[in-house]
Amino acid sequence: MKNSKYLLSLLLLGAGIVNSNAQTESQIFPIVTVPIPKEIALEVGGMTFLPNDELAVATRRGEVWIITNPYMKDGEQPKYRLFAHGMHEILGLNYIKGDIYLTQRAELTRLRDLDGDGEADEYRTMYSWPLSGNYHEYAYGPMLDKDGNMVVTLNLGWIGFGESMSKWHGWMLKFTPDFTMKPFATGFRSPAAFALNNNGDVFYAENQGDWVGSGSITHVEEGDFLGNPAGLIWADQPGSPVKLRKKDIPDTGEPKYDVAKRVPGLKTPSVWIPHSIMGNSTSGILNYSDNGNMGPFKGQLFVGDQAQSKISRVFLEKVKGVYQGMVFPFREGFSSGILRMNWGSDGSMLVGMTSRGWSSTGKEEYGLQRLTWSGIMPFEVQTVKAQPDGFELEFTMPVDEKTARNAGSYKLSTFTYKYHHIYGSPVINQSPRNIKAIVISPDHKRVRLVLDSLKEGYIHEIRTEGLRSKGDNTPLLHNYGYYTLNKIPDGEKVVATAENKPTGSMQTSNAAQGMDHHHMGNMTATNSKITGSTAAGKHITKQPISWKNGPDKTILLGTKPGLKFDITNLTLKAGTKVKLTFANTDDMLHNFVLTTPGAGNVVGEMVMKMGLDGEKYDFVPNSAKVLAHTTLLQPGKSDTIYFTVPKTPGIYPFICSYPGHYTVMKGQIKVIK
Ligand SMILES: [Cu+2]
Repeated sequence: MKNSKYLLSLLLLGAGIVNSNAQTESQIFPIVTVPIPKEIALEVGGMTFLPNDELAVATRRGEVWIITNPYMKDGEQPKYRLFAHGMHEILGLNYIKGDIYLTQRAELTRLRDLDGDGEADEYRTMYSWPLSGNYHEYAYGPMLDKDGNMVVTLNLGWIGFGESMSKWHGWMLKFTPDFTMKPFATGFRSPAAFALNNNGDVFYAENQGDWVGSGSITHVEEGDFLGNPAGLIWADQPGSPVKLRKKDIPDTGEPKYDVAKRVPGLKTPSVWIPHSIMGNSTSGILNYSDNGNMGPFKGQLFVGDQAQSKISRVFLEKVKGVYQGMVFPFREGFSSGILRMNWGSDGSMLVGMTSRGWSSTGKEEYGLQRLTWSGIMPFEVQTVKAQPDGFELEFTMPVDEKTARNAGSYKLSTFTYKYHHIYGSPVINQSPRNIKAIVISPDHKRVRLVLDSLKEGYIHEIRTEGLRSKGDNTPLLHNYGYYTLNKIPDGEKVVATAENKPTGSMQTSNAAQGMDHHHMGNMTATNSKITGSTAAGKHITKQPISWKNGPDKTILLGTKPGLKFDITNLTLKAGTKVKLTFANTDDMLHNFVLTTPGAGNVVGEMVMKMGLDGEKYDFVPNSAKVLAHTTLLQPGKSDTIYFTVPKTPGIYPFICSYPGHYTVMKGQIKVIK
């Protein structure tokens, strides 16, 4: 009897049925939507609380709204009041020393309500910078640093690659209290957010792009060069603390960490945020200070993602003077693309969103939501600290000894990205790590994993799917994360003994895949058995020999700004032989994937689960729902494919399956008789 029960539970697990003890994000961290009046397009670019607990929100449309009672206390609706308007794409807003400051495209602005009627009547330019007119020259900030300076960052323009087309774009600038400007650091590409941690150190969030293999957060210090060389054209200007010049930056495709070893001044990320798994476009950063009430993670950072409408959690530690740490999933399912987060006076997190022009998995065009904590203790990996021979995981609750002792509960691998002028990077040099010993603390709250080796400079994927809590056997709310190991600490190593020898053996195959909907990465380096859909003949780049008279139809498909194909509706006869060229003229990576009727979203969702493997397969899942596809195209590149229109009439969706794009970047082929 006992055995059959055990077997049944195994079968249920295998079928992907969730453990009844399993916690959910929505149970522990409920999201409350703050209603927005229909006539207000609250495309959030900046947010700040005012001393009277009103929330000021700046929009990309150039308005500043003041919201009373965003908490909906006493069941009352929030009230919205227009405070200022007519400005140019505000992407940062902050209440500093008694005034409201914001960044427009071209300037740092101070707003004052001089006559006290609740509306700004003085818009003062505190500092302005040149613009070329390129659409990608965003400006963000200001934030007050620990010395009382205001910090602003300026985006690179985009002309098929990132370019600093006007002075100080690609830079972080500081402004003294009398608004004297001091260039502080460069190498930024799209620095949408920055914040101070508890020590007052500045961290900024970067987005994948040219010279940026994946999103990240990085500790910024004066004179740093963060990686994109475009801003270096201003490095010889008066006041620049940056010593590097464009010619000093090699374009070899080696890992950034390796290049930084011989190019002093090149700064590598404190924590990489693996692209398509942890997010696509790193946005807001919020320090979990005493103002927040979001579970047992004080001192850590929350990092928003615009495209995937979710928030990650980052634990940082300093080893040999350098920041490094772990990024964990935290909360997904927000209504639009996250750009800004602030702590409310009740410790909840106000989350401001927009998706216009930058698609997101949250379907709304904009939104304002409040993330709250129910008070239920999540079973999570609280921190991961590097050890001389591995990692020490600390948990929010005691772990079950048997599962913690079993090597099969874990999966570890290492990988990194290329540093080059090309947009993004595949995952490179991926290899598994093995566990030699496991030491469990007497209180069962810490588990030290001793590995066969560590790889300095690499991202260490740490999966803990088999772990359960002590007593009630609860699985972890999130069972994976990524530790960026910039430095291996010194100290005593654990000697392997019979006592700390792991039971079981590590997962080295994909047998467990599909058992857990959170299981997205695949770490086995030897995994070559997944047949890419290329093998299935869905990416045909030569005209089939049987097409004696050539294609019946030649289609040129392009892109439009804002994640769009330039053609979204095609009508074709069943059986038409098509030659299709897809040319990516946009500033992001795109592909073309034709699916079976009704399967556009399904295929898009499959891609989100491909994890680390996604890019290897051009984000095309190996599925019968995919009929034809191009490769994943760099900006400025094109691909020509040949396919035959299906015989069955119907509506056949086509999408860009790059993670997160499918919700807006889509079209359809109407197949007729
Ligand atoms: Cu796309």
